[in-house]
Amino acid sequence: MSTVQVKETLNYIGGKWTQSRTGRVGENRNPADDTEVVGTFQESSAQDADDAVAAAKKAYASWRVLPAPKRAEYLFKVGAILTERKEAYARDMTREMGKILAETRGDVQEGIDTAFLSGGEGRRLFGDKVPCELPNKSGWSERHPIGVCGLITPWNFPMAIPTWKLFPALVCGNTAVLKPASDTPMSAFNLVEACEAAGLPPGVVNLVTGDGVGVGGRLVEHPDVRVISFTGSSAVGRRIAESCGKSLKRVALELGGKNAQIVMDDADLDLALEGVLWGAFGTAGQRCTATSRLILHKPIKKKVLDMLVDRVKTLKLGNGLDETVQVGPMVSKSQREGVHRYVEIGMSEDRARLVCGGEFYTEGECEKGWFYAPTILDGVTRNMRIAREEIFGPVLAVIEANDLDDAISILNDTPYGLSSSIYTRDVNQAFHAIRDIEAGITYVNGPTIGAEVQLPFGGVKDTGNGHREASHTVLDIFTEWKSVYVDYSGRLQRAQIDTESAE
Ligand code: UN1
Repeated sequence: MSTVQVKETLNYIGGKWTQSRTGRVGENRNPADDTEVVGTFQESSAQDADDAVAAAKKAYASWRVLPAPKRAEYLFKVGAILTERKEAYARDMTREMGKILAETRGDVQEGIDTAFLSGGEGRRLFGDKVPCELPNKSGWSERHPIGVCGLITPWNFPMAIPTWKLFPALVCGNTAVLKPASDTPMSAFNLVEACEAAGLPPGVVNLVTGDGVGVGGRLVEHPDVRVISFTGSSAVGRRIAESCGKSLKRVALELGGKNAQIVMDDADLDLALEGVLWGAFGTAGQRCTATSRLILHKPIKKKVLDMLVDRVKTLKLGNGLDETVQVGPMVSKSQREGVHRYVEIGMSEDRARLVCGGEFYTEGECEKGWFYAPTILDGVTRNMRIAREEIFGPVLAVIEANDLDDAISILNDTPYGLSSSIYTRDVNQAFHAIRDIEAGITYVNGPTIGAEVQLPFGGVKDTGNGHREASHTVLDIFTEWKSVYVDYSGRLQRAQIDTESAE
């Protein structure tokens, strides 16, 4: 496992590692050094997706009736294997997509946490037992699996996000086909390798790498795929939802964000500074939860901005395998170009002022990769595109607010609603913000990133379609409710009609 320098990743279908029917193989390069090939992957087609769905459908017949605590035992094993292999998989991930090692270790850890959380559900999967209105009658609700799940996942959390979907799907009794982002096939391969080592029966987990349209599109359209769970952009999510709508397929979407951190004048400013540095420039801003707007209360705006710029200039960029590096590269050339286009849009809009960054970062070894200098734009107002649209890079828009209501109104003024943060020492202001901020996640005195797996993850407005991953709320994505009534009276009892009880 994972010690080789160039790793050939295969598809995993029906318990076998296989090449794509296309015979085509793509190259996986290190975004910190484009000359380094870290691996190859299968450029699969719709036919490969069909094979994987057929394998998953076949496995479903016996997996769904295996008792949930037994299904969970496999997940506990996967969790233990991921724990053993954490360092190797984290290193692979850094080489594959650029995040610094501390963060890729965190990514694998989030997968481990999800394995144990989902495994625990094997002995819960709670329904409700409620009293019945008629005598000698029992009623309760229970969760049932749905079938084959198509899991389409992004490159920014290449192990954690697949596990958010895969492990709950499995513990509920579903089987799955995973289609990871083309930029991160190796981390998905590593995850599936860990599942295989845990002894999961053939066909329960399947992996097909390749492009979004050919493979992902086929999963979305396949009549035997009963659930689609997708994390990615709102534009793609919308298309997937339209397609699923035609066949009434269940679809859970976790989409974009335009997250803001508010800093009020009574806040601990040093703490707020640490928060925004981590929230905006951690993962080089490539998180759905990244802080892309900093809303500063007018009296402290200049002071905080000055403090921030001083610190941003000291951030060390480079290859994430170097433990002293703080910010890695953009995942790809096109991602870096997209980020830069936004900065240009920002500067061409009214009044926005470039405070630092705003260019490709090419110092020393960084010249070989897709690095972008941490960027701050000041004088941003709520209507500008850089204040409203997701950028997914190390770009922070600074916006001034007159008071708390103004700050919250600015924060809410985007199409998205994933994560949010407020720094204040005033408990009344904090609770006011918790009540009025339109977002799935609100942090008080913490940055917009850092969700833990035991609380629901997801957002409002264009961030999704009402589902929540993680926590026990994820079970609603992967199960159907069944209400069960058992009448042990031995006679016909009519609900709502036989209101006079005989006994
Ligand atoms: C994402 O941003 O795509 O809360 C996922 C966090 C991580 C998960 C982020 N635990 O930042």
